[in-house]
Amino acid sequence: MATNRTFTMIKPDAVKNGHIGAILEKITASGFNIVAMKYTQLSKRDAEQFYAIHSERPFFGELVEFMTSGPIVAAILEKDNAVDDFRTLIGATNPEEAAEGTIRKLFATSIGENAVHGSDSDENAAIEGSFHFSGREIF
Ligand code: DAT
Ligand code: MG
Repeated sequence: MATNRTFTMIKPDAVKNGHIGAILEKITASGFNIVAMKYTQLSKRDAEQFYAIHSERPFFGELVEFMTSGPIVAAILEKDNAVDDFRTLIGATNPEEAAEGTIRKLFATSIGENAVHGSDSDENAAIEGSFHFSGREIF
């Protein structure tokens, strides 16, 4: 089951800039089904835990501050090959390097404020999905 699911967040920059609708439209038009979704805001502890793997990186403080700066949309998406196909749809971490037509190319502001998150493996998709959703919130 985990193999056809990925986890995403529409990050605070994209929410503030009014891109929730356009991003969800792109996601569903690309064949992903939304199986869980919520509008929420990360606490400092949530963000530190979610991004724990980056805790030694120089940008960690900035990342936590940004990710807690406003509301986000969190969602679990389903599609064949969900993790890889979604990484393709969002584009490179740095929007300047992201391919034309990708979500980050279209909507991201900078490498730090890059509009969307996408899980990087099936294992992390499952961990990240359960970080935000209980079983009865997933349809
Ligand atoms: P991705 O979100 O593409 O998986 P990542 O896992 O390497 O990228 O990093 C997580 C987030 O951290 C990324 O979306 C934005 C921020 N980040 C990464 N590299 C950065 C950098 N060099 N400067 C500032 N923020 C950075
Ligand atoms: Mg990553």
